[in-house]
Amino acid sequence: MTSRVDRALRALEPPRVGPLREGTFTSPARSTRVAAILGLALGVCFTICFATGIVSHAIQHPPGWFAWPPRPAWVYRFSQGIHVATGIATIPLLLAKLWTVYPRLWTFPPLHSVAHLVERVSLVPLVGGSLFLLFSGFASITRWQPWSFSFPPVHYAVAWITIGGLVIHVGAKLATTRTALSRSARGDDERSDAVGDGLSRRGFLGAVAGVTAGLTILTIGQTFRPLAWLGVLAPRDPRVGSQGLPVNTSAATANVEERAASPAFRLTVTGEVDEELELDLASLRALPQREAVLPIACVDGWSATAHWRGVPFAELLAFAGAGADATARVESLQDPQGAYGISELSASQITDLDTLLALEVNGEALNLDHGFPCRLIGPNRPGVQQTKWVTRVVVM
Ligand SMILES: Nc1nc2c(c(=O)[nH]1)N[C@H]1C(S)=C(S)[C@@H](COP(=O)(O)O)O[C@H]1N2
Ligand SMILES: [Mo]
Repeated sequence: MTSRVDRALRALEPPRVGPLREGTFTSPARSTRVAAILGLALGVCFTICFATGIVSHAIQHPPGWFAWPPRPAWVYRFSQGIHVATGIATIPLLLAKLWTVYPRLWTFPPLHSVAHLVERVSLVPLVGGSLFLLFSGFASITRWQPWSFSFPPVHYAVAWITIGGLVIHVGAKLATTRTALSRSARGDDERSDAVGDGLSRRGFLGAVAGVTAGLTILTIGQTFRPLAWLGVLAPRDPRVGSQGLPVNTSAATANVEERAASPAFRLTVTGEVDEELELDLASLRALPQREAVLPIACVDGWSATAHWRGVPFAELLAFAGAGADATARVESLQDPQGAYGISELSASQITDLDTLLALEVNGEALNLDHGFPCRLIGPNRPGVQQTKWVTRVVVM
């Protein structure tokens, strides 16, 4: 039955209009082999981007069984740097791939089998999802928000939909890709490159590789310090900012200037403690201090190492008489209901002595924009969890 329908469909004559006319698309760079090579590169970038995205999401919304360890301290910085870098690299790869395969939208008949239908339908979540992820991710790292929804949950949900489309697409295209990447297909491509004119397949792939590598090299410096000087296209230069660090939200933007600078400032330690504490800045400075060299690693993909000095949370909690396996919620003077005004510390993060209530950065008292009088800084935490202007610690 199906095969009869298939045969009937194949026998149809294409209407000779618009891009359905034969000979509309003539570029040799649109070969199946080029599409397969771009597909492979995209598949690798996309999978790495997806995996690192899942890690980032799990850290910020940990399921019950998941505990993100404080060590090694560089893992989050590395993983998020890779997430954003592979996302950026995917932009030219995806555009090139869409250009290469676009004429296939016009093959006739539009559908010739059930398998073909499934493959075509899976392109909707795959192409639509990829374009959405790249656009929203790109807009987000440049701090441009032309939408009203909350970015993380939507970006996360669409990632799953897209990866579903990708799995179906890879399954449907496996045989074609294998043939297209074989040695004989390579010979065919090289022969038609030799006789064809215009941009050759090799030239096109070279240009795409060049643009992708270039974009990566000109942006990776936002997290990879040795290349910071080359980061001309990066949204952030990790070397630029007061006290040697970029500032995401200033004290003015967070509307905390007055309260943070006020001599009436107190840090409260409350919850499951023997003794509630109310500490002014002088008392905080009188507690045992420790130095730690730790990065701020923003979800936006930039990161910067700094020298921090302050009170280890372990000391602070011990001073209040908290239990050895205590966890804590850290609240900011900024609206503690908002996404940035609150974060949690697991028992293992508190036990790590480098998890500090920092009072100083790079040898100076924190300035207002970096969280004066005190901020949370801990190893292996996303920047968004390094809460500034801390005023309350609730021990649990
Ligand atoms: N209270 C508060 N803390 C905050 C933020 C914020 O907006 N409000 N931004 C977070 C984010 S997203 C990052 S990347 C770091 C940036 O720290 P910095 O501005 O000191 O470089 O602070 C984090 N702490
Ligand atoms: Mo951030």
